[in-house]
Amino acid sequence: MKKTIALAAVASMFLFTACSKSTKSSDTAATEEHAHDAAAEEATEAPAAETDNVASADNTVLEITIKGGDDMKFDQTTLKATAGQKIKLTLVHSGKLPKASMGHNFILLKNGVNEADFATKALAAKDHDYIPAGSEGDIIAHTGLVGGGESTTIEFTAPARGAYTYICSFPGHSAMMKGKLMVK
Ligand SMILES: [Cu+2]
Repeated sequence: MKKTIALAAVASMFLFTACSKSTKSSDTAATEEHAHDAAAEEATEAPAAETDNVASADNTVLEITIKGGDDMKFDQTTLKATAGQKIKLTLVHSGKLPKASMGHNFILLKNGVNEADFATKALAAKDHDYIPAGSEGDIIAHTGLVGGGESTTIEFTAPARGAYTYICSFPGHSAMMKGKLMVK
């Protein structure tokens, strides 16, 4: 009985060794097949734990909180992200005025969309949180409208590298309430 266990243990050790060896050699082979740059990167990152590599990649969620107050201003006029990164954005209305008189939203516009034209169209969209009907093609991401003390959270993926304008489309706000999302 003891012999059987011992043999099993030895066998599994052999298996394990064999496995890890074959994994290593296939990894090495794969690395060698890659371009020199990729091989160099893998080599430098190799000593770090695998979890560190994962954490340093852009699959971490970027959490952003942006506030808009009764002063009709966003507290941040520049936001930063990396292309393809998941973004969890929370819009906080830090004021006290109600949605009807001082509502705020956050609308991230696609490049080439004129923010003034968009805001003009938004005037007619009171019943839709000032998101004009049929404007989906102009928007990367947007929140709903919030009033004093409220907040709302959206999730979206950072677009390709570039600078993107965000505005609040509540009537009269976009001239004051706007900023840029810088994607690198
Ligand atoms: Cu606003």
